[in-house]
Amino acid sequence: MFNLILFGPPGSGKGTQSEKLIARYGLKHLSTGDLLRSEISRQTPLGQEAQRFMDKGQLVPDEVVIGMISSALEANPDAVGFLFDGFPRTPAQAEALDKLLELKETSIAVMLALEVSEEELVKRLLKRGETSGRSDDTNESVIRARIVEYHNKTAAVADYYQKFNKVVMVKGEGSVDEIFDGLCREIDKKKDQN
Ligand code: B4P
Repeated sequence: MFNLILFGPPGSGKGTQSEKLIARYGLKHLSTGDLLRSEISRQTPLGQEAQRFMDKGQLVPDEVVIGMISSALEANPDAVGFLFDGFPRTPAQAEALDKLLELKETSIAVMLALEVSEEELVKRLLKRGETSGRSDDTNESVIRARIVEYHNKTAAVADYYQKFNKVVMVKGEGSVDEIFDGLCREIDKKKDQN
């Protein structure tokens, strides 16, 4: 199996690039943001709980997202590999993911971290908010809260994987295709080493 994490602040292009990466490499896409939005649209109890956090730009509690990822891994026994998008977002989620993958006798091959300036992030998310209908994209103070949450809780996830020498920084500004080429170069290098 080849498993990778696409990492970066809100609006760095994780969702955008994931679509292209799964098409090229045949990986199973697991986006906790998408899974949570699906729970919200189906009005499940989990979705109702998650919405209270997401509307404020806060992270959803670890046990909720870890449970969701665990079920998603179970539901895809034949995957050739997973692309984790927006997960893990805390060191506790990272540790839980490592344990879940260990049970499947596999591990994370690489974390690709997209680098984008804060002003560019805010610009992109406000623009998406004009059409996406996502309530967390329309209000600049909620967007800024998501970026603060990223610095306070999520940035440490890169330190966690750095200990295992698994982090590669990739330029996240420029055209979608240029960024995609940068990501593919790094994946192909890793695949050659595996
Ligand atoms: P997510 O759904 O993960 O989304 P995101 O961080 O907003 O965005 P992403 O980086 O995927 O951006 P995208 O490609 O779409 O999280 C939403 C919320 O869910 C979180 O705030 C949190 O509350 C909760 N959550 C999710 N996972 C969680 C977890 N593990 N633990 C706890 N809580 C969790 O790009 C954004 C925009 O930029 C798009 O409009 C795109 O078109 C544009 N764009 C992309 N690339 C571009 C480029 N190169 N140039 C210009 N624009 C570009």
